[in-house]
Amino acid sequence: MGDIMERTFVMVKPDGVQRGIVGQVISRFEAKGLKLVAAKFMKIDSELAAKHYGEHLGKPFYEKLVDFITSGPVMAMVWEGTDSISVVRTLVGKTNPKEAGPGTIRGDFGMTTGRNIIHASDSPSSAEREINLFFDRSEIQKYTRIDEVWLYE
Ligand code: D4T
Repeated sequence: MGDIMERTFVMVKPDGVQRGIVGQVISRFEAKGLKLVAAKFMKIDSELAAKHYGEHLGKPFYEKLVDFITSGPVMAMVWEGTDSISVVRTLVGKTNPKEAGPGTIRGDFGMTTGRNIIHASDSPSSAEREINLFFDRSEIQKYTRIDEVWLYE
């Protein structure tokens, strides 16, 4: 890890919204020291779902995945921080909540892969692609968190 300032795309999926976990997810990222720079509470249409999950087209779970992600509102967000892509993936935990460690979001809140509460970008290229899919450049805020001098050396 090279302490590179990164942005990552995070989305609380319809199950997380329905189960009232949005606030706890945001709190965990805030407490960690990540900076919220964009947020949108929205319903994903089938066109956006197809773009977001394009890499899974043809897989056996694809149709169910698109049905699920379009089934209710999601909380789409962009979080910024050094190495935020891998830092967020660590906080989120393994794709299958049964294997995700305690203390991770999926480990603490989920039971099954098809209802794993949250999505987070897995690489710099997917972060850039996903942020651009969900947000205009003008919707991403630039500001300094007052505690940044204490979070970073
Ligand atoms: P996302 O993309 O939601 O953050 O999940 P991951 O990055 O951790 O995992 P993924 O891309 O492999 O899977 C995307 C999405 O598909 C669902 N899924 C996955 C499923 O329903 N059945 C499966 O067998 C797999 C592999 C869960 C997450």
